[in-house]
Amino acid sequence: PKTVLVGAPVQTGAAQPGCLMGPASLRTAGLADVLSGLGWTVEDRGDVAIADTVPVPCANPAVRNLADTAAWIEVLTTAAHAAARDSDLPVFMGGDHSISAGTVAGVARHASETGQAQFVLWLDAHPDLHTLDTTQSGNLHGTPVAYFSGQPGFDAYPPLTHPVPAGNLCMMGIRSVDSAEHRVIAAECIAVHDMRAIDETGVLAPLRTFLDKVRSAGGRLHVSLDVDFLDPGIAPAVGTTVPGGATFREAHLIMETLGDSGLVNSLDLVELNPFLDERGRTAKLLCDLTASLFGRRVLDRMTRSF
Ligand code: DIR
Ligand code: MN
Ligand code: MN
Ligand code: MN
Repeated sequence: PKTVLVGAPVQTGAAQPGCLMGPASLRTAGLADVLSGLGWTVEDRGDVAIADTVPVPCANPAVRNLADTAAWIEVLTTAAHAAARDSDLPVFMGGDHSISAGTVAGVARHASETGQAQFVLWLDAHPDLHTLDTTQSGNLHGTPVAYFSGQPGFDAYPPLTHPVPAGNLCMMGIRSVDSAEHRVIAAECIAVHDMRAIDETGVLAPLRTFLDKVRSAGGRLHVSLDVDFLDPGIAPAVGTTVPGGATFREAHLIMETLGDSGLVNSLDLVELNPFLDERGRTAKLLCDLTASLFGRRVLDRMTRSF
């Protein structure tokens, strides 16, 4: 099998700088070697880039970096479409979560060409369901899900050719929801498994239900992993930590189960801010979680030393 790595050094959607170093940090942690060691052919396409932009007006004065973020979304849509076409499971290395407005739009375009439905698993403390009108922080990493699911109010983003229906989304790890986002969740049929639900059922039951849905639809599955999905105690390198996140065991169980399913077609690793890290531990954890998705299993590493 083949993977393509695409670097998205984007921080225009985040409140604090640092996410632009995310792709370099994941490369330094050895992501390509980890995946090739698991038998994958790895093609690293380097980092995408944007040309200079001119400011774009916005009715909401809180919105920051709109023109640059829209430009990143446009180039990432094209890059993600090509990466999905050219490989079995591309990895998009962010960059803040605004990149997923582009990566999901791009992979969904490819799914439309193969005649398959696109599904998205959103692993995040936040639902990222703001529009340009509702965001109060003005940080556009809070908007990708509203955009790629076809909510109105994104005239300044690239025209969306292939929206992902809200019914094809599953969210896990949610524990910080703004009131405007809550209204969207209530109005649309998005499967939201907040941390209380995960405490009650564990991660496997909702994940299996969603994977059964993807499988029976013959769909394609994109997984978007925000570092703040994880508990800050194991993954400190993110600007928006929220207490009470997924544990090391829960996160690996999700990734191994996704890998076993054979249903995952694309992956985002987003919001890694290496400036906030402790000796690269969060980048290394993301590499190990990606390895679990790509087929690494504990018994594979068993030695003859006992
Ligand atoms: C918050 C934070 N809902 C906002 N969003 C984050 O600024 O709109 N998403 N951090 O991952
Ligand atoms: Mn996010
Ligand atoms: Mn295509
Ligand atoms: Mn988040």
